[in-house]
Amino acid sequence: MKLHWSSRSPYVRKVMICVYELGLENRVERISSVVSLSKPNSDVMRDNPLGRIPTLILDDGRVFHESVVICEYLDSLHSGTPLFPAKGEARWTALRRHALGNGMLDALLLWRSEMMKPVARQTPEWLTTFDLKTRNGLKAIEADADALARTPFDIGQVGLGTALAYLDFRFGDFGWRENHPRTCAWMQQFAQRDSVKKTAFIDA
Ligand SMILES: N[C@@H](CCC(=O)N[C@@H](CS)C(=O)NCC(=O)O)C(=O)O
Repeated sequence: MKLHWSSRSPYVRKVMICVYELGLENRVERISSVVSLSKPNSDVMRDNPLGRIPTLILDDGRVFHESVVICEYLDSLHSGTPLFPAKGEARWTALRRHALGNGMLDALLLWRSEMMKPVARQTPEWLTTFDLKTRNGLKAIEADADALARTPFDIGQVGLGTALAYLDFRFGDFGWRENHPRTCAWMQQFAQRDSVKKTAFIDA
């Protein structure tokens, strides 16, 4: 399998955390792919009409995009404990948590691109809203953090941990740890996993 990949993309990082958790690293060849809204990448577009990463190309030519779909496909190649619980409350909890983390990522990426515009072209209300969404997301994670720490590692944790790691990577002075001690403790646990260490963001 081939994966359009970048060390800066949080959506790619979720996929790569799953790759390592599932022991699939020798089956996924990474293709370093630079994407940007202002300069569509024709190589990625050849495989994915939307030109986004991550994009996974299977050996039989089928293509998957959308990180959560790729993660669940990879999980289906594995017979051990699944990262996507099969059914019941555990599945809904994992998917709810993943959705919160992924939604925070969506807001953080939009926030960052807004901030990178010249000040005169920024929309101040949007900046305020992205800040509010991030604070609200953190509040929700804090309320769930003790339960999160007791849950076996799954896609919910991948989503939340990647969002917090991206917050640290791109918004290093946000200063969330002091006011969110439970989330901070859980994040320390998350950061110790091999899969998380091996996929650290690099601004290459
Ligand atoms: N919802 C998608 C988001 C993927 C996404 O937006 N990736 C960014 C890179 S971090 C991208 O490809 N941006 C270029 C573009 O949207 O054209 C997913 O979860 O895979």
